[in-house]
Amino acid sequence: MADFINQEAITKAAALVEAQRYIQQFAGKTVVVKVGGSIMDQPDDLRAVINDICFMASVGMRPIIVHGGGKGITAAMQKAGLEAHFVQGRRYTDERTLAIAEHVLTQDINTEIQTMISDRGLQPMGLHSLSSCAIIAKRLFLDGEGDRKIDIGFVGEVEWVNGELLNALTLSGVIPVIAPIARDKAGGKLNVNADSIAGHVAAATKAEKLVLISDTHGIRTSADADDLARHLTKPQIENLIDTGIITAGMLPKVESSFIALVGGVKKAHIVDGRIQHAALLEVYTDTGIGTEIVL
Ligand code: X2W
Repeated sequence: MADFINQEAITKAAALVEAQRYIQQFAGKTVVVKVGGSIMDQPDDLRAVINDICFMASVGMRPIIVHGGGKGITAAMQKAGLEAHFVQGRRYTDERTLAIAEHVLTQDINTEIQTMISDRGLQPMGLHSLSSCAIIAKRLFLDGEGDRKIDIGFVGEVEWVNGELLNALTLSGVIPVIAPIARDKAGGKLNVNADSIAGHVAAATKAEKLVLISDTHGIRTSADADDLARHLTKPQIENLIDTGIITAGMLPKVESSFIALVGGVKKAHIVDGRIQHAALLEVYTDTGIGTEIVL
């Protein structure tokens, strides 16, 4: 008898049963998933994350994907003999940089993600500066010393998101795939930080969740690498920023989470895409894997 018992298969069946409660709870709910960081350069890792998102769609959630690709843009700039400069976490974007960023984000990465979704038998739709743009942005001027403003070129901040279009698409079973090149009101193109877009998209679509997948662990509450917080509130995070524990790399993710939460999203999650099935573990199991953030 014992020979016929396949423990691995039993564990898999148990995982499905554990997920059932969450599948039921989140059916019909919108989830905005931002995919970024080094997994963008690893086709197998990216495909694994997209497969997880396709699973969410197949069990009734309404995913919207926002992707980054900063590392790919920097590599393409180097090939073209340009050096990347970042000011307060934003890429200085002149005309040539904008053209390169648009190509890498909309042609290479967006198309690649759409193909991965089609391969799973689902229907993607790419949305960006070259195709049915759902994001209107305005030029971003950063704060300098005193009253001075810093001009970093064709960089935008989100002014408006076409939440109605995105909700109509997800309702009809389409998975929107948003690249972070937006249009301005005059039809010009602007390079926008992808985390920031994800936060605004989550708020505009009244999403249930924002999931930020990157190559960082969740948020730590001390300098100790093992001190990963499972659950944090906005005031607790503000305190971690004031005390210098949350620093540069994590700031855009935290800001994006705040935009979503203040806009009515219930929870934001920061998860590590290098861990297999991180997004599914965070959404569909009891313990989760990263840090969840609430107001
Ligand atoms: C970003 C857009 C891509 C992005 C950039 O040019 O790198 C600005 O900095 P990750 O992979 O999420 O960092 N835009 C204005 O945000 O990619």
